[in-house]
Amino acid sequence: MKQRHRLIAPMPPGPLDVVGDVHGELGLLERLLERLGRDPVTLGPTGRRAAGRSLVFVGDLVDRGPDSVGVLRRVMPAVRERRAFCVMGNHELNALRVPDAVDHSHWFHGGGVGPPTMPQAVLPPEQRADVLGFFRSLPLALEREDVVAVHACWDAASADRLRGADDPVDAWRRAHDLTPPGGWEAAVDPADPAAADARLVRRNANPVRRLTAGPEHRAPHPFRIHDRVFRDARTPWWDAYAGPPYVIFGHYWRRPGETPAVGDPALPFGGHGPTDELGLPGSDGRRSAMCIDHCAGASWQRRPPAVAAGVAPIATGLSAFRWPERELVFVPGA
Ligand SMILES: [Mn+2]
Repeated sequence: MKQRHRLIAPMPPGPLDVVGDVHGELGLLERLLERLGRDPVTLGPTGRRAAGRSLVFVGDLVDRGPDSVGVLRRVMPAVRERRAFCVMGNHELNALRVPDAVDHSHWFHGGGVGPPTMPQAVLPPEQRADVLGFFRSLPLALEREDVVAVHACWDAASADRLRGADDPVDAWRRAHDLTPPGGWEAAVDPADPAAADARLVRRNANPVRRLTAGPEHRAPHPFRIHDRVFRDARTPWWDAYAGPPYVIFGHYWRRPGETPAVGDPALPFGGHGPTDELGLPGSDGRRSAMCIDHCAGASWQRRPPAVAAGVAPIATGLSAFRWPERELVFVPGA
């Protein structure tokens, strides 16, 4: 019998340790768990610091880094036994949706696929079905009254469309195959056709995509990230988000030590320091969103083949956010 679960699932009660995108960086995860007062193998509390707290991952456990397999060997049993919780990232969704290796996912597909990269531990092929089953079991968001964990974007209307659904791939496909009256072209703003094309409108209207990858908008001009040119930029949805609930998310690379310039379409955190809380200030002056992706997994950019190919290395790290303390715990990459 197919296992039933909910795509929008309840957050466990009590205080939380919420971990950002791990992207196969097992060593960083172990150091972060120790800083949280947890055993790096069982993930459980080793003392008072983590006692009575729930461990939550915001997704993107895998791809890019050297040991996605090792990360899954720690996190999968803990999540299955409800000793930890995890929401789905766009990389887990990719593994379910995309048949070929993309974006440093050769740990899953085998072989040396992709751009300049580091060696990756490869999953034995007979374990692929088990890993896909685990990914398919992940909710898209964990919510409760005060706080939500989601991979990229909290959007209550999208979440409402997914309530009652239990399969992320079916939900993605249903939304993708949906055609509004007149087609997606008719949904493009006739007053400002340069603001979006039909494909962009369709992507933004897909609630699974919105929660796992966030909304996008047409950039004022095409822009480059490494060797790729983009027309559409990631929308800093947090700049218009007031809460409640408080939203803890990952997905968007926040470069440790850098405050990006305002107006660069490649960098959605213009004007925000890398550890700043985000969102519109509430009546108490406090903000209600926090992105805790500090570029774990990007350490492949430091490897000689990447440097030789002209890929600039960036600072990296892995972070956790302690709720309700609002304390950021950061471990820098090597
Ligand atoms: Mn990520």
